[in-house]
Amino acid sequence: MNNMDNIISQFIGNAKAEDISPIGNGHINSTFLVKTPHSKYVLQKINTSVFPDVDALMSNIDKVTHHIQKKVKECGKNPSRATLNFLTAPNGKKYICYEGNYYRMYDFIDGTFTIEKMDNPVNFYYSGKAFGEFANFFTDFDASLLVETIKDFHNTPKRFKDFEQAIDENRKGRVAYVCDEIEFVKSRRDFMPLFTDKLAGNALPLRVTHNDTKLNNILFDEKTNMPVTVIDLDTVMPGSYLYDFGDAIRFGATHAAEDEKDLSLVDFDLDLYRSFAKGYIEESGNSLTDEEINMLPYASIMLTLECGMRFLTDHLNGDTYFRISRQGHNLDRARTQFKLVSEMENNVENMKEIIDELVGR
Ligand code: ADP
Ligand code: GN1
Ligand code: MG
Repeated sequence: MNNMDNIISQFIGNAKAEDISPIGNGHINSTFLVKTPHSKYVLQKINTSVFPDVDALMSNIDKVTHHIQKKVKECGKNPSRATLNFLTAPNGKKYICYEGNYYRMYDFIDGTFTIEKMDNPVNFYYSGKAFGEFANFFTDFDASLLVETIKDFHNTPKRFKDFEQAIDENRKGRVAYVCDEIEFVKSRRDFMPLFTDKLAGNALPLRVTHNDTKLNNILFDEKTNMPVTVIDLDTVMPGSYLYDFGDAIRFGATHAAEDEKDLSLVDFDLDLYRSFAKGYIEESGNSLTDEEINMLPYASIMLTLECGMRFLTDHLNGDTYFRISRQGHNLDRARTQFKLVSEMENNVENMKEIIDELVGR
């Protein structure tokens, strides 16, 4: 038996894996599709540099998946594909440690696809509904039950401090040729505490949110094109609706890929923006406070700026956080984000108009 077989057998006993192949484009974990003669599973090697407390991580996920199942049953829907179903290992836990690495296995949800680049307002409208429904699931969930799996995950001013530290350390000598990008970020430092200050002063409520609402974290049904479930539950923790709304817009309201090298292709599409916002507000609108609504037009700017700053920080640090597949990959990603930020900034008034129209004010 090779290592992979050893790992898999802990979860599925003697069932023989016929094929194990990498899937998806996630930047953090290593994800594989495992096929046995009768079933398909996902095997994931957890990135413990990003998620050091695996026990707390999996305990969060257990609570989150059980809660989703409960809510789905309450609506009278079929819970079988409504969330991820993790397998229990002989140690009684939903993960194992093998030769110092941590693994988990869960059912592969067949007949689904993920979207890597948005091209269709209808799909984006349903993406908005999927994340809006996700927000709604957790309105009656006690946030104190969840551990913060990554502290200060969307604390933009804290991310700025990390960025400044990366510049000071200049570990790879890359600072000299990214001066324009550094200046772009620095000139926006006063904007960065907008949400964190309001959260600290209770002007914005703390919510249980997904925090990583990239489109490829939704599975869509191959036959109906409807969302099946939201995946990648590692960062579900206390946060703000603005994070989930903003991050989804960042990834989806453009025709360019996150790592597009030709910046002339990086646009901000207001029709896509409207589609997502419509779906999101239809599902979560009743629980949005006035101040959350007021802040929605700034959410995508904040999350796109933060994400670009994280990519640039990682580039300066020598690409230790986000998986890369080419030289300068994180710098390319940072540049697309900054181009998008500029486009979004030029459209704040348009975003305000759209949000006002959608909430009927
Ligand atoms: P990462 O944390 O690295 O982003 P994800 O949990 O998002 O990892 O998984 C990466 C990709 O694997 C997803 O974008 C999706 O394409 C695929 N995937 C993950 N879980 C499932 C599942 N249960 N069924 C089908 N595909 C899945
Ligand atoms: C990472 O795990 P994945 O690929 O869905 C990252 C997000 C970033 C995103 C940028 C835990 O998401 O915060 O927005 O890359 N996840 C983590 O593509 O850091
Ligand atoms: Mg993912």
